[in-house]
Amino acid sequence: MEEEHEQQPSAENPEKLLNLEVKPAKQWAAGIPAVMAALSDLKEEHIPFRGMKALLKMNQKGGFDCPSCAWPDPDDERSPVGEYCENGAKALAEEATAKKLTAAFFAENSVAGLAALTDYEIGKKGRLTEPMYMPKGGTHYQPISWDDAFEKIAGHLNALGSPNEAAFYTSGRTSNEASFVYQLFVREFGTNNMPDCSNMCHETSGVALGDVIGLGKGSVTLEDFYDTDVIIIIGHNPGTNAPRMMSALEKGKRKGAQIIAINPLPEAGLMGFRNPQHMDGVLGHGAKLADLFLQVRINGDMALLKAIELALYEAEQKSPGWVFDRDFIAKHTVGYDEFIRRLKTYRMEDLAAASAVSVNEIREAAEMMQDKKRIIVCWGMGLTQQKNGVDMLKEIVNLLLLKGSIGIQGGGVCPVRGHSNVQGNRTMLIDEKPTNEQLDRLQAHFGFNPPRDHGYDVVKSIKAMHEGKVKVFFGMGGNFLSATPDTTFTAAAMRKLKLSVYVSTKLNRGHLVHGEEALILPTLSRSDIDLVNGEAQFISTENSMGVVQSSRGMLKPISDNLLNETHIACRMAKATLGKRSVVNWDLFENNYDAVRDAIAACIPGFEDYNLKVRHPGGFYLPNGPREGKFKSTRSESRAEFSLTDVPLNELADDEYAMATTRTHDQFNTTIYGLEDRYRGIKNERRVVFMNPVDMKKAGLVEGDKVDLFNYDDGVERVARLFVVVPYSIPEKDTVTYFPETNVLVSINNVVDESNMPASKRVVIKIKKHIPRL
Ligand SMILES: Nc1nc2c(c(=O)[nH]1)N[C@H]1C(S)=C(S)[C@@H](COP(=O)(O)OP(=O)(O)OC[C@H]3O[C@@H](n4cnc5c(=O)[nH]c(N)nc54)[C@H](O)[C@@H]3O)O[C@H]1N2
Ligand SMILES: Nc1nc2c(c(=O)[nH]1)N[C@H]1C(S)=C(S)[C@@H](COP(=O)(O)OP(=O)(O)OC[C@H]3O[C@@H](n4cnc5c(=O)[nH]c(N)nc54)[C@H](O)[C@@H]3O)O[C@H]1N2
Ligand code: SF4
Ligand SMILES: [Mo]
Repeated sequence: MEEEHEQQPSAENPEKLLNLEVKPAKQWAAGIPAVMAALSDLKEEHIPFRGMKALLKMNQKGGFDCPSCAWPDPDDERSPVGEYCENGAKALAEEATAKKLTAAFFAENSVAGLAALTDYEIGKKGRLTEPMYMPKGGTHYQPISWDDAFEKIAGHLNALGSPNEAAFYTSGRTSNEASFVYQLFVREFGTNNMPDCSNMCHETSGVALGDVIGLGKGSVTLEDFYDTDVIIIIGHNPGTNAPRMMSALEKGKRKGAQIIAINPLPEAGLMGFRNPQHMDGVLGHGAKLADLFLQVRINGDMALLKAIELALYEAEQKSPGWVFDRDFIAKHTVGYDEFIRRLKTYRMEDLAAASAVSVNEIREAAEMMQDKKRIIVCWGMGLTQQKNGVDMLKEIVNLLLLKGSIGIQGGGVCPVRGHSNVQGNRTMLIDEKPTNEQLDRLQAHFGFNPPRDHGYDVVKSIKAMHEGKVKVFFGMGGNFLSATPDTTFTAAAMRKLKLSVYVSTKLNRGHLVHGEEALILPTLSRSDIDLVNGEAQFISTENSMGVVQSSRGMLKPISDNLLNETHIACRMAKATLGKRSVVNWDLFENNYDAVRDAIAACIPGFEDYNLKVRHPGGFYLPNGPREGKFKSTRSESRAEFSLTDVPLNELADDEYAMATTRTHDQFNTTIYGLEDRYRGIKNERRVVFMNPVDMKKAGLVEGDKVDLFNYDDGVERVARLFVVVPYSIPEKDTVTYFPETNVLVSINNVVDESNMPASKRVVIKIKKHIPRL
């Protein structure tokens, strides 16, 4: 890769320090400060009443689904005072804002001027209200009619040498209905180039679980949390990223579960919880959450998991049949003997050293599990965004198989999904690697021949754009530029496009680093009333536990000139395919029931969709592993033990491992505010958490300004102007926030097999900041 990496402050990589304040990190999450933070966001967006009215409907049966994360709602009773959390309220405030972006705003503000702002400042400008167009060589977006916008897209798509010269991205908020028609258009157009946010998120989980238990989704339901013995939370920060999971953990604990948290950081949400919906939580007593916190080194999890398995094996040796579930292993698995043979080659001391967790703590974890049968393992990006992520998730399955703890009440796998409908997008065939069976069903129902070759995922799309093989980019939501790795490389790729298009609710940096021509198409958000032919419609989504339910927006949209995503996909299809199409787009365009009937015909589990989705609380999709039915690469009817290795992870004296995470005040690239309250950080995002011993060795003190470097593939990548913050973190590990440090993540630093960016372990060097000349 060439010198394009010479990084100057630029549209994609601004460098601006604010005014950092550091306070002690918190030992518990939520409580009164969470309630206050939620209310202050509504005020900031000028919507105290509109916002409160909407919050009361969020996550209620017959209401709308929280647009933020994919954590499920209770199946039974829902609290009338509120089924939302602080971050759900912030997400609502962000999209329900009364601030608008009109054509006059874009006439006054050039793209270069907007790009000089921080992501926080860009996001706070307000909601998009009309379609905007950037002509070739232009400096400002200008208004365009919807008809002309679709003509432009159609013109560009039809001028391509092959349909594979376009890529169609999806972020995870798009409804099932919109996702289905969108992928239908893309496939009738003739490509499987459908990169999506899963390619940066839980693709790793899908690959691993698909291989070893036969379904790439979680197996547990919310009820399992209330009837279990041990809950392991590994590589996930629930207090920030799925806050209502905390209530489930609290309830599980009250019913007798023990919690083990595995993380390089003592995250507040793992350590304690004050439930703002209960009096004792508000008054500050609250629950201690983790019974055992294992402060693992970044990517030390494989060693740690194996060490726990080894300790369990030793206990099993002492009392055969007491620790392992021999019946389950014999009946439901393959590969046990090879697995044990490999496990015995490891030494406890080596594994402990590689994980940075002491032998005593490892034994304590094993003791908590040895006589227990019902174990739930929850995970997030701390594992999925690691080079050996697929193997680590297979190792989690190994552990659960030893205990016979998948497919039973209170036991199973729980990948905690990110975007509110990311799981539904995949179920609706937003997937660059559809199976032949899936495509056969589309073909049988619609009568066209969908393309069979696999398409580009996120990383492959960026490379293809860079090489000029992809010329048109279409984004159904999201912020492709900032969410993806290697920002400078990706920006260069985006600028080579003939046309870049985003369907968006809010302005983001992705709109500001664009192709030769560009379009921004404004759309409805989840909480907006979706009025079609005078009637308010509902859409549907699938949560992290495979429940599909309806969602009905209830706020008056900020502009009359927004189109819903289903309508946009259909209009694009009609403009592009014209008479070539065999699909009745007019039928789908304004009729979600008709879309759902087509889904019912094409996707297993959705039979009688229109009926079932109207059931309050929705319906569960079929889930083999949940019912104890397994499949794996080695067996049609059994789960499989996997053979994995412990990575070496060597670092030179001046190198550190860096994990990129979210603050408590952002949703991915949307920055709600500048406070990471639980970690004690205020008014700054450009921080690097370091172990005090490392700081001393490197001659750094708290508050020092530094530049961060990565040298993967022989290219120098720089993120300038960060402030050093001493933190409780294993030696040689560092943590920073994304998207700011995505400039440091090489496009080639990917997870084996899932090809996701491995943005939780980036090798960096830290040097004192040198001001530019
Ligand atoms: N408020 C809010 N909610 C969100 C989001 C948001 O941005 N804001 N994003 C949504 C999305 S799309 C997603 S995917 C989820 C993401 O939710 P998470 O998976 O929680 O994502 P991260 O913030 O990246 O944090 C990952 C955690 O992994 C830890 N970690 C880092 N490296 C390692 C490691 O090597 N081993 C272990 N064991 N842990 C490690 C970090 O310290 C951190 O606690 O949240 C969703 N919900
Ligand atoms: N370094 C690093 N990089 C990461 C991660 C990490 O942990 N570390 N996490 C990765 C993960 S897990 C994910 S999921 C990706 C996220 O990647 P994306 O999904 O691409 O990014 P978001 O920031 O969620 O997208 C925000 C934009 O979506 C638009 N939007 C919001 N709501 C709607 C809607 O209802 N409809 C439409 N059409 N648009 C809407 C708004 O314009 C907003 O600006 O980032 C990934 N990138
Ligand atoms: S836990 Fe997630 S889905 Fe539930 S209210 Fe909070 S942010 Fe929304
Ligand atoms: Mo995600």
